[in-house]
Amino acid sequence: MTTASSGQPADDLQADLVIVANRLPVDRVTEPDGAQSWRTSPGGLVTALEPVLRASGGAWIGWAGGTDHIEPFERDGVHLVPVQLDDQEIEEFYEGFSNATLWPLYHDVVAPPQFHREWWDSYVRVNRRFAERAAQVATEGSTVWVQDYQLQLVPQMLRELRPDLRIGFYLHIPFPPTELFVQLPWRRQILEGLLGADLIGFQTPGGAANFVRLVRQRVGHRTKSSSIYLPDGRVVRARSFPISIDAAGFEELARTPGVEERAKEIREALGSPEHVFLGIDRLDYTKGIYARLRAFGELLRDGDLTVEDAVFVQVATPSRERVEEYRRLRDEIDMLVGRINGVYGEIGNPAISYLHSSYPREEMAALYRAADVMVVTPYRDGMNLVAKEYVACRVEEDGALVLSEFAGAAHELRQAWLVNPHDMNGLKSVLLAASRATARDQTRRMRAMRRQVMEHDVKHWADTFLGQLSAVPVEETAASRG
Ligand code: GDG
Repeated sequence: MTTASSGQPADDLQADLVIVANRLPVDRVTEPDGAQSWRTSPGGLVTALEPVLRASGGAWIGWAGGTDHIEPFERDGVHLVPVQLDDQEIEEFYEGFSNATLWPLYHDVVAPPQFHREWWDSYVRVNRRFAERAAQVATEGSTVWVQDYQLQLVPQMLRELRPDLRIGFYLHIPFPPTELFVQLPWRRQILEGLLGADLIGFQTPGGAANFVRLVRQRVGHRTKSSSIYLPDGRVVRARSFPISIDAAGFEELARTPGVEERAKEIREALGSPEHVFLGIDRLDYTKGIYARLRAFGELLRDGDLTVEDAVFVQVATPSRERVEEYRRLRDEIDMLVGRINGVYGEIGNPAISYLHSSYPREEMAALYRAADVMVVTPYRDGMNLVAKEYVACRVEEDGALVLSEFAGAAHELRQAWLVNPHDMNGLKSVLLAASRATARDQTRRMRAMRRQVMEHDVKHWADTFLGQLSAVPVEETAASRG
């Protein structure tokens, strides 16, 4: 763990590249002696952007979690600029509008979105705070890259304050079809908010096309393929930039003797079954955890699998635990796991090894190496990095990936066992087919997927986006000065 450098106040700091994201790339930790320090949050975004930020003396604006006022500080050459939220804003902006309105709406209404005017007001207020902070930090003519669904109003707010900037926006979750998006009472404001950017990135071509169509139909701007022509002369581009992982980093980690050893230990601890199935997700209703465990339970019931030769390891990382829908899901999964284990488990041979907890990266890599079949079955997912991490960790070119057609990753990982997670019989037969695939079939598929992931890593993603953003003609950006 690296700790923060002395945390010198840097309130007048200025940077040529500014990332604006809901969260800072660090988490606060309390040491055993009670001292507070910062730890880099795990995740590809941080890995991808840190080197670029460090090279340019860049800044990252985000919420630190909690409600404390924290002065800006520097860490490993990157300026971190905390934005403060109070308890009510955490409830209304973060848990409310971001995670109980936008999240379900953008994921095909898998759960019913809630529309509350106070939540919207809070969303506007907090977005303005982020935009104002970015306007203070960015140098003349520099680049600001805004991240994700919590901050969709920031591009327009920032452009009003600073028309000299190049502004990029990237949406990490799906952009929904028109018919669903139009449910949102504040649909026009969100579209206008995003149009403040010069370049808007989506996970898939479908997301970008949904956005362009909506802008044409609802805002009335002229569009041509990925370009949107604004009345003030600006041109906004909406394109797909599939995100990825630090593939080389994962592969290297998977090859370490410690991880290899731990993978063996895990298999032994599970009773050395022939088939280890694995799921790793934030405990979220979009991820299809319930359906996949149910399919596995039915395969045991039907006698297609037995607890002597198969086990399902499901890691469900705690997430958004104060949001009602997430608490309900947790209870439902607890009950299902209990029922399946109660009926089919034996002493020393549980059917499902269910872990409601989060683990260090090394343990994740060991789990990926230990699993014969990785099961990724979201009803809708922007990308799904777990699928790519599994592929990167399969250094022996074996193992099978079962992947939902509705994850962005399915566009790139065509050789996976693709499945419709709503189709219970389809899910069951794909789990069986993947577990019974010949070594040759597995290798053929895994080799192709590994090539894809290794060549299109998260650095490629960030470089492509920032490259295209920097190619936006400056005259176009400045045109909005009027
Ligand atoms: C959103 C979009 C899109 C999970 N548990 C642990 C842990 N993780 C890591 C995984 C993976 C990441 O969290 C989860 O990424 P996903 O892509 O699967 O899903 P979301 O959190 O929903 O992410 C998604 C993504 O943004 C990026 O644009 O792909 O579609 O929904 O990296 O490894 N990491 C550690 N311990 C855990 O217990 N260390």
